[in-house]
Amino acid sequence: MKFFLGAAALLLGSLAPSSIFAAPPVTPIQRDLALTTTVEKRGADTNLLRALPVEGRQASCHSATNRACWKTGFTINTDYETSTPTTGVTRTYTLTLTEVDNWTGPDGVVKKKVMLVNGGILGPTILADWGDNIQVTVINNLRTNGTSIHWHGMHQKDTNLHDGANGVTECPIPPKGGTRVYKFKAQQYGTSWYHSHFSAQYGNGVVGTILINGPASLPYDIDLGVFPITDYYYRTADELVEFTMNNGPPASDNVLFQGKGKHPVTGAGQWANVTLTPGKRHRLRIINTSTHDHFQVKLQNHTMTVIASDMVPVNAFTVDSLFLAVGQRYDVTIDANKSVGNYWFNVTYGGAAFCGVSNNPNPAAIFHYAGAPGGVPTNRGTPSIDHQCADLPNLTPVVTRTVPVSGFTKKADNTLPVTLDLSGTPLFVWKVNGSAINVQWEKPIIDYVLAQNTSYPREANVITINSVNQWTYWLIENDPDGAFSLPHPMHLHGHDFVVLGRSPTVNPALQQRFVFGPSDVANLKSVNPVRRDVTMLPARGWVLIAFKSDNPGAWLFHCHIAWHVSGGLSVDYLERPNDLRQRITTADRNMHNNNCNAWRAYWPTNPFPKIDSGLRKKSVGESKEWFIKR
Ligand SMILES: *[C@@H]1O[C@H](CO)[C@@H](O)[C@H](O)[C@H]1NC(C)=O
Ligand SMILES: *[C@@H]1O[C@H](CO)[C@@H](O)[C@H](O)[C@H]1NC(C)=O
Ligand SMILES: *[C@@H]1O[C@H](CO)[C@@H](O)[C@H](O)[C@H]1NC(C)=O
Ligand SMILES: *[C@@H]1O[C@H](CO)[C@@H](O)[C@H](O)[C@H]1NC(C)=O
Ligand SMILES: *[C@@H]1O[C@H](CO)[C@@H](O)[C@H](O)[C@H]1NC(C)=O
Ligand SMILES: *[C@@H]1O[C@H](CO)[C@@H](O)[C@H](O)[C@H]1NC(C)=O
Ligand SMILES: *[C@@H]1O[C@H](CO)[C@@H](O)[C@H](O)[C@H]1NC(C)=O
Ligand SMILES: *[C@@H]1O[C@H](CO)[C@@H](O)[C@H](O)[C@H]1NC(C)=O
Ligand SMILES: *[C@@H]1O[C@H](CO)[C@@H](O)[C@H](O)[C@H]1NC(C)=O
Ligand SMILES: [Cu+2]
Repeated sequence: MKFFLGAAALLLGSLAPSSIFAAPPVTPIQRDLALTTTVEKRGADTNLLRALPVEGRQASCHSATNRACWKTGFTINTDYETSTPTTGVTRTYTLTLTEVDNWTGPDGVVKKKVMLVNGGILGPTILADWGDNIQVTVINNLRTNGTSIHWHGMHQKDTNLHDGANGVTECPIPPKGGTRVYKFKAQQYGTSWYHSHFSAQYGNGVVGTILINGPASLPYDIDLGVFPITDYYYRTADELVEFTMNNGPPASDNVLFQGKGKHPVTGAGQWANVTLTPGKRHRLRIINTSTHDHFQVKLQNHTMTVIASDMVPVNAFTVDSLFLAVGQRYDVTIDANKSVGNYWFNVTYGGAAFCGVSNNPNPAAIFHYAGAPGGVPTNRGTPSIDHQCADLPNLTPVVTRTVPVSGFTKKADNTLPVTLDLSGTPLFVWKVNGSAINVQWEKPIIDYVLAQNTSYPREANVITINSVNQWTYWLIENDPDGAFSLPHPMHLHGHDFVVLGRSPTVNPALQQRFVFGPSDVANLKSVNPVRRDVTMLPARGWVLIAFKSDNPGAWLFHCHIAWHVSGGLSVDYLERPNDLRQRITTADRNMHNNNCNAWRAYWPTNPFPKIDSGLRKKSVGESKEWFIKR
């Protein structure tokens, strides 16, 4: 049996509270009119939304008092997996990557090397309206590294070749001027980010944010835009990848908010400083763009009301603090209804340091009420509760799904054990179902699909899905006995998955173990389970997810801790390869082949070896064939 509730959701839409539709139509959004420039701001200055031209916004019913409405026929109750506006508007961006030595970071420490997007460690925000087309030209002016840019969370329906997963959907874009264009539709709306998928390159700075305007589940007055938070290291990502092959992950050196941060000892740098307007409700789009650290965030003296998790709108609910795993996003509203003043926005670490620690003991940003004096907050506030590296359990998506669960049985072909192999060199090799992924940059899985060659290398970790529009179930089992059975933030490309069940989240140090058994089936959640694109796999436990085979493509499913995906923690779902092949346009095929030819011509001349899964890198001194030889 399969259920797809698009029609039901549309029906619910017509039953939604009349207030959603009652507000007077307001044409373009006031805040957009208040800002006049469309110039892309560089780096961290993304606090304010840049204006969008208003074409495509005609007939908008979206306003401060009625965020649920978007435009005729499209509201918060519309299922964007089945119904998306067509605006005919294309938002174009150019991202130019450069490699810079001896770069002075935001907290005053000189880093040996960074890789910048348009000159910043945070690239420009890709801004669009729901239903727009997005077209991004990437120019790789790095010295030796290839690159591929992944648009995290974008479903890429019928545009799998634009997913930016090198070794899977494309060859890397060669350095020294290599260029390619990514084109996809904003089928969804909300908050996301983009990052390089070439080894751990994003840790060197190849990261930016994505903001797609659309309806929301709660009214608000002011959109503060994106608020990326990241761990920050003084060593390069390349050094850290090598280090983490044989050592535990290092503490981060600092934490940056919107690309800004203060050095905990020297005091160099700036506080990120967000201005709140007294009496107004603000929307803040928090994004965890870390390579390793999971954070807990808390705005002192204020609650936050969650309205979306990843790109899935949820029924609003209020929290004192939030835990975000790498890659996760929470859109929250904040009511500026406290005394006019300055308040800390603190990041702390929970889970007894099992999901990250920083050398900065007190990472923070400032939230400043307009009209308050300058300077730092006077009250330190209270710490967040310890979230133990666990996802919020009770998210209820606005557009619901019902997923049959009572018939689920654990079988070899739906179970993915995650293990750490400590038996060889390098010391840490992460395996899924017994195999560490190692992609072939020069022969991505798409080449096999185009050639109808099903002899995928074992280490490509391909899992073929041939069913059509069926729920597919995946039980991810963390090693119940492993000494380093850590929580992992698992991310799927091409889909939102539903989280049907999960073992309890416990401190890994307690050594409790949870193995999925038939008795767990009764506790699975069938009606409106959490739906998102990153979820935590608990230590020494399991998570059961499902997604529908409704999007032909080669889609990675991987841990978003850069050091772990580098070490092999990924599989590649190859969904309906024949349908995929038939849907690849001639233009995409030509673009793909041209880029691969350029990469294959370049790669033998690259002075550096591939030292990792390719989704990260491997040790200097090892041959290019390191993984294959193992
Ligand atoms: C970077 O700094 C190092 C150490 O101070 C120095 O040896 C090197 O020449 C510098 N490189 C550049 C490009 O300035
Ligand atoms: C990527 O560039 C970094 C920094 O220049 C270098 O250390 C690394 O070896 C390069 N990797 C590859 C595969 O080219
Ligand atoms: C970001 O994610 C990492 C890893 O999942 C985690 O350690 C860190 O605490 C998260 N940060 C926030 C702000 O939640
Ligand atoms: C301030 O806003 C919060 C969050 O919406 C709400 O719970 C609280 O009642 C408000 N307080 C006042 C004094 O309006
Ligand atoms: C934060 O920004 C506000 C408004 O621009 C300014 O008045 C205040 O001094 C800033 N605070 C700090 C600590 O820089
Ligand atoms: C903020 O909360 C702290 C306790 O965490 C309290 O001492 C302080 O008075 C509060 N400030 C305001 C402006 O409410
Ligand atoms: C919040 O961050 C500030 C600035 O680092 C710090 O002084 C304060 O102690 C922190 N508050 C908590 C509760 O951690
Ligand atoms: C895991 O590996 C086993 C043995 O090779 C295989 O039978 C099973 O289908 C694999 N599981 C998945 C989900 O691919
Ligand atoms: C299929 O792929 C394998 C592995 O890359 C390769 O050895 C083989 O020659 C390919 N087969 C054909 C018919 O191209
Ligand atoms: Cu991991």
